[in-house]
Amino acid sequence: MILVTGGAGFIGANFVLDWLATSDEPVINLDALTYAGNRETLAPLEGDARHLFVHGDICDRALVERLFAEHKPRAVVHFAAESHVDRSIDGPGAFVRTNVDGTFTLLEAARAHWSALPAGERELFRFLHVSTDEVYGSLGPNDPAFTETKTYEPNSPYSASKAASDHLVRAWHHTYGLPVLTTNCSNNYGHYQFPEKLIPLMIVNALAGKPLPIYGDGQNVRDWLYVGDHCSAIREVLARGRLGETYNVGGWNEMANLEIVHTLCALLDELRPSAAGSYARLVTYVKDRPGHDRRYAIDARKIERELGWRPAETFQSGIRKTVQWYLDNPGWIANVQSGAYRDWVARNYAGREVQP
Ligand code: NAD
Ligand code: TDX
Repeated sequence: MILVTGGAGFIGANFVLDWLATSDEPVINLDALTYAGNRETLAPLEGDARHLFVHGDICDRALVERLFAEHKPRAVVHFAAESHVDRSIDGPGAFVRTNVDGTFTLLEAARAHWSALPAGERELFRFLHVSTDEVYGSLGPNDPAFTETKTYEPNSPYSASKAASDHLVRAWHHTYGLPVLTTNCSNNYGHYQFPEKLIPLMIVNALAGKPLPIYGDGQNVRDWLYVGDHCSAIREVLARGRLGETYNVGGWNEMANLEIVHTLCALLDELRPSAAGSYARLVTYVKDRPGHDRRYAIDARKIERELGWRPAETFQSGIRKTVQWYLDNPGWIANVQSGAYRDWVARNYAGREVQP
């Protein structure tokens, strides 16, 4: 039995679905079902006795302790977080609460559980913390990609809260000996991603004939990885990662935002041509994100060397699958676009439109 947190979100749900497709080891899935959590994504697991969904908050110490006591998981895979940078600028409090306090609560409950285990089981226990490349800060155009020894220089409330959680995880290993592992991954894309993040937002807006909002000059660079490859990296680190170590996970695929958006427009032009002309006509420059990091790049040589992990998808294959999935699942998209979601989008983009 493993305990997954945030398993109704984008990456967590992909992880749980992949896990139960390849293993019979049961999963307890603890998720607060914030705007980003979606039970519909887990619908294929309805009635599956290997999946125990618990609607609850990682900050609820009594609940988390009860889950450890009742189910005695041999590992924790910790995805639950507030994850969207723009939302962290709009309202940082929830990020500090879930990402920092929530991780602290889980670590304390895990430590109490782990320290009470019999010796043989104690050695096998693992706490895997899922984190991001954003903790390392922003790169210039000629800087080397982030390695695991890069200094932490977080710039947004989101990345600062994730950096704080990474430090807590590290300290719980060094001080208490808790058997932890941390992964720092680049930007993920794929099916079931909430349409607030760049790639699904652009697909959904294009299909609705709405503007495709490019922050600033569109030349900010991210390193993109297909979500299934992130999930396989997490499984490898959980199985064979060295305790107390961090592993960078990335796709060796740096691209500027504008290039991503034009790639999406070209795919949509091919797969769902519009009578109004190319989707690229919808590209619209908007005011930049405050404190917008210019470039992220991941050096993934450590996980490749130590664990033999490599992405299975290229960007070309992964992005085509992703666009096709959004075309095939209009119902899923409609259902996540709740009233609360629309209000936030309206606030985030209000008055931001500028001339190129
Ligand atoms: P997401 O926002 O899609 O999902 C987050 C999930 O956590 C949701 O299901 C939500 O309901 C749940 N959650 C939020 N607060 C909670 C709380 N207090 N208690 C319990 N559950 C709570 O996020 P994601 O994109 O799937 O990211 C998952 C993890 O991976 C995060 O830790 C994120 O920092 C990290 N990460 C994401 C990316 C990316 O590109 N999306 C890249 C690297 C790392
Ligand atoms: O409308 C938009 N227009 C735009 O130009 C949006 C939503 C984004 N952008 C830009 C901002 C970024 O440079 O696209 C890039 C990607 O933006 P996001 O999808 O918001 O991702 P990012 O800010 O890079 O953070 C993501 O990757 C690291 C995830 O949201 C994090 O959870 C993860 O840790």
